[in-house]
Amino acid sequence: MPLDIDTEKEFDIEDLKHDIERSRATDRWEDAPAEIKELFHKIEWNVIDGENQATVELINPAIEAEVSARTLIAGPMSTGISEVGRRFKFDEYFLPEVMMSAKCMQAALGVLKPLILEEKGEEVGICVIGTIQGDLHDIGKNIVAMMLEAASFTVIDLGVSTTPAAFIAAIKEHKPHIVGFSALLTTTMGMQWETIKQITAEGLREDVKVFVGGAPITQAWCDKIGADAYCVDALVAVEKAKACVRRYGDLKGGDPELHAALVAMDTADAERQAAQKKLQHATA
Ligand code: B12
Repeated sequence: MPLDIDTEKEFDIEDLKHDIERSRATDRWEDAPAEIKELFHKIEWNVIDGENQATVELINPAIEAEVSARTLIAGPMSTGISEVGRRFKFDEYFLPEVMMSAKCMQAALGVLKPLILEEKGEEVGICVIGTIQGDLHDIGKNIVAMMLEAASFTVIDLGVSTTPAAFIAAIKEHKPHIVGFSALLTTTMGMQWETIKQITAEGLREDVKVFVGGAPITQAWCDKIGADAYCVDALVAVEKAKACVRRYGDLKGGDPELHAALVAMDTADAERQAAQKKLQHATA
C-alpha cells in the first residue's frame, strides 16, 4: 500500500492560516501592554488589507506610546507584509493587493525614516547598496539602507534593477567598505553571482566586502557565489557591517577568514538565543 504523506504545500497552507487567524484574535506580542498589542494588530491588519492612510495614522500613536521605529518595522509591519506574501503565493491575493500593501509599507517607512535617522552620528563606513538587475523589490533594501544610515554609515543607494556596471561604477566612485545586493526573486538571485563575477573581473573584489540578502537568499547561496556575508535581516546587516569596518577592517573582501568570521557571528547569536530561551524556561 502506498504511504499516506501530507504534501508540504497542504501543510504550509493549514499551518500558516491557523497561525495568522489565532494571532489576529489574541496571542502575538504577548509581552506588550494590551493597548499596544491592539495597536500592533491594527497595523498588521491594515498592511494586510492595503489600507494606506489608516496604516500611517496608526504609526504616530505607536511612537507616542514609546514603541521604537525598529520594533514597528520588525514587528507588525513585517508580519503584515509576510502574510501578504503568503496570500499571494497561494493565489488568495493578486498583484493589485500586493501593490496596495507595499504602498502601506512605503508610507509607514516614510514616517519612520526621520526618526531612525536621528540616531546617525559620525561616519563609521561607506556602503553601496542596490536591488539587483531585473528585480524591482525595494522595501527590504530600503530598510537595510535606513538602518545602516542610522548606524552612522554613509549609504549610496543605487535603487532597483541595478546593473553590474552601475555597481562597478559606484565602487570606483565612492570606494565603499561594503557593497550590498538585494534579490527577492529566485529568477534574479543569479544576478548577485553575475555581479560578483564582474566586480572580480574588474579587479575590485578585494576592495569591497560583499553582502547579500533578500527572501530567497540563504547562507548556502552566499557560500556558493563567494559573497562575504549573508544577512537575514537589517539588524544582522548592521552588526556584520560594523564588524567589517572595525573588528575585521584589516581583512580583504573575498578572504575566507572574513567569511568564516561573519558566519560565526550567526552561530554565536543562535547559541545566545538558545541559552536565553533555556534560562526563560528554567525560571518560568
Ligand atoms: C511587496 C512585494 C511586491 C511588490 C514590491 C514593491 C516594492 N516596492 O518593493 C510588487 C507588487 C511590485 C511585487 C512585484 C512582483 N513580485 Co513580489 N513580493 C512582494 C512581497 C509580498 C513582500 C516583499 C517585501 O517587501 N518583504 C518585506 C521586506 C522587509 O522583507 P525582505 O525584502 O525580505 O527584506 C529583509 C531581508 O530579506 C533583508 N534584506 C533584503 N535585502 C537585503 C539586501 C542586503 C544587502 C542585506 C544585507 C539584507 C537584505 O533585510 C530586509 C529587512 O529586514 C514578497 C513576499 C515575500 N515573502 O517576500 C513577494 C515576492 C517576492 N514577489 C514575488 C513575485 C513572483 C513577484 C512578481 C514576479 C509578480 C508578477 N507576476 O509580476 C513581481 C516581480 C517584479 C520584479 N521584476 O521585481 C514572489 C517571488 C517568488 C519567487 N520564487 O521568486 C514573492 C516571494 C511572493 C510569493 N510568495 O510568491 N512584489
